[in-house]
Amino acid sequence: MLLEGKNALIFGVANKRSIAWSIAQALSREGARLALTYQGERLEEGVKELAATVPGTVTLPCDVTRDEQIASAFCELKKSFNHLDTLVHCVAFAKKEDLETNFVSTSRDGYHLAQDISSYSLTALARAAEPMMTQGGSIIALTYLGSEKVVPKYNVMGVAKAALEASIRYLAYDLGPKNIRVNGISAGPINTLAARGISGFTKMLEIVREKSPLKRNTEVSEVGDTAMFLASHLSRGITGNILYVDSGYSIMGM
Ligand code: NAD
Ligand code: 0WE
Repeated sequence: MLLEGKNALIFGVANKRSIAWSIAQALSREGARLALTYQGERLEEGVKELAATVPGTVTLPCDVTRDEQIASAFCELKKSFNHLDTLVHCVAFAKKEDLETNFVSTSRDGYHLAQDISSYSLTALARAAEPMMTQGGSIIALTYLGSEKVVPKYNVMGVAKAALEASIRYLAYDLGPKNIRVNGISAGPINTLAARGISGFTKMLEIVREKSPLKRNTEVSEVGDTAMFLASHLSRGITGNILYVDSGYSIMGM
């Protein structure tokens, strides 16, 4: 029970296939108490059904583009948790059209939207969480290789993930003196709701199976277990880093 007595707040559960849900299960398995946020009414029922399978789990609405919703989510959280140990950011969005054309065509509007939801939100949430992380803490965000190498069609999301990874380092520097660690997990392609909307995703899974050292795709439970490690005392010396949970794919040059 590596997380006994710890409280975790998780953003980004949409359904049972969400990476955030796998992280929730891994944290709860090691004894953490959970709070799950959901983006809006569209997801409320499904997230509440999942939450009901883990006794004591709190659910809260929060659209991360809205400052007042972030403030009220933390205000509500304070009523259930007297302190917070772990914040998990599993949130990303870009307009579908921006993931289907060339990067050079990205509109100002589409660029801002992807940055706001997928990158800036980490800083906004870290700032809101800091006052509740009175015993130190661990902040974990999900990222993808498209931040540092060109993955065709990842486009504006790649730029947003590059900003997210830089934010992880600056937040780690700012919050380190309070013993709050900030790290990223760069996961290989996983068949979630966010991935299913991508044309050619099945082909990407095949390429990873063929080229990666482990010759298989990333399982969502592998990401959950790495997040559990980052939330635990075992990772106490690690901050500002990106851990790759990708069957080793990212080490390859050919
Ligand atoms: P998912 O669709 O299950 O999760 C994405 C979540 O983002 C959803 O819960 C959605 O509600 C939330 N979201 C979008 N806009 C929001 C907003 N304005 N406010 C609040 N929440 C909002 O898909 P997933 O694959 O589990 O994605 C989780 C994270 O993992 C993302 O950051 C994604 O970039 C990252 N990631 C995914 C893969 C993959 O292949 N699936 C690989 C590497 C990293
Ligand atoms: O981060 C992601 C996907 C995030 C995502 C997915 C969607 C689909 C539906 C963001 N916005 C949207 N908008 C929608 O309308 N991944 C890491 C998965 C992913 O997406 C890709 C990939 C991979 C891998 C897009 C192109 C190429 C590779």
